[in-house]
Amino acid sequence: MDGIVVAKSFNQFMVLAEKRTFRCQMPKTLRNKLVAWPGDFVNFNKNSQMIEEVFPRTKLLARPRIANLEQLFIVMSIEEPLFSWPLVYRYLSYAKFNDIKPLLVISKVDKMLENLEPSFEVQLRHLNIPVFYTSKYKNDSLDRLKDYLSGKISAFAGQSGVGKSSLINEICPDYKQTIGTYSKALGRGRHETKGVTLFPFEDGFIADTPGFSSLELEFGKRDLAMAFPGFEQLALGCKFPHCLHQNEAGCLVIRHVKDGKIPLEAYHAYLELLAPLPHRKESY
Ligand SMILES: Nc1nc2c(ncn2[C@@H]2O[C@H](COP(=O)(O)OP(=O)(O)OP(=O)(O)O)[C@@H](O)[C@H]2O)c(=O)[nH]1
Ligand SMILES: [Mg+2]
Ligand SMILES: [Zn+2]
Repeated sequence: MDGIVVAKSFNQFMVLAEKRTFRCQMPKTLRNKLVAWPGDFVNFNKNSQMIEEVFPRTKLLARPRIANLEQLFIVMSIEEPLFSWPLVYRYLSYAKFNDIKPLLVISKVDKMLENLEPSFEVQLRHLNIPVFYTSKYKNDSLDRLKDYLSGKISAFAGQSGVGKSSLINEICPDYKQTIGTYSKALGRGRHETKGVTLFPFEDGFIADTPGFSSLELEFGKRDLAMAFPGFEQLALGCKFPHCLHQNEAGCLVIRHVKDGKIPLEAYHAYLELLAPLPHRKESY
C-alpha cells in the first residue's frame, strides 16, 4: 500500500494511506540505506506494517526535517518572543538557499501598540514574498493564507512560542494541536511541539514543527550573497560574478542600498549574517 509519512519517532512511522493512519516500522536493512522522514511517500505492507520502499524525494530539508517540502511559512511574532528583522532575514536566507519558497507570517499582531504595518511594508517591499498578518483574536489574512496552502506540502517554522500551533488550529480546528506558553523568565516559549506532524489540508499537507532555538546557516559567503532575500536578481547584475556586496566596484546591491531601494536595516542584517560564514562551502 502507498502512503505518506506524517510523523516519525525513532523507528515508529505514522503513515497516512486511504484516509487512515498506520503505525509502521522500517526493517533495519532499509533503514541503514535510507531513513524515511515526514513528507516521504512510501510503500508498506499492510499486514506486517513494515515500510518496504521509500519513493524518490525532491528534497529533504534539514531543519525542520521534512521531505518534499514546497513552502516554508516563517512565523515571527510581534512580541513574546520579540520581533527581530535579523532573524527574519536569517530564516528567509535559509529557505532560499534550500530552494524552498518562503512566505512570512507576522503573528500576534494584537500586541502591536500602534499600527506598524506601514513600517513593515517599507521593509518588505523589496523582498517580493507573500506576507500575512495574523492574530488569534482577529484573523483577516486567514482566507488568503489558506489559498496558498491548497495542494502543496507546507510547513510552519519559527521560534518556540510564536504561535505556530495556534495558527494551525485556526486553519483547521479539527487538529487540536497543543498550545504552549511563553515564559517571560526564560525569554522564550517552552518548546511545546516536540516533533514534526503533517496534517492533510485541501489536497495538500501542512506541517507543525518544533520551535527553533537557533538556526545555523550551513553555507558559505557566496551562497548568502545569492540567497539573501531581495538580492538574488540583483546579484546577477553585479560587475563581478562572485560579488559579496561589501565594497566591490560595480556592485548593484550597494547601488540599490544607496538609492534607498533596499532598506539599510536589511543590508546591515546581511553584513551581520555574512561575517561569520566561511569563504568556501564546507559541506561539499
Ligand atoms: N496575544 C496573542 N497570543 C498568541 C497568539 N497566538 C498564540 N498566542 C499565544 O502564544 C503562546 C504560544 O503559542 P503556540 O501556538 O503554542 O506557539 P508555538 O509556536 O507552536 O510554540 P512551540 O510549539 O513551542 O514551538 C500561547 O500562550 C498562545 O496562547 C496571538 O495571535 N496573540
Ligand atoms: Mg507548537
Ligand atoms: Zn554585489
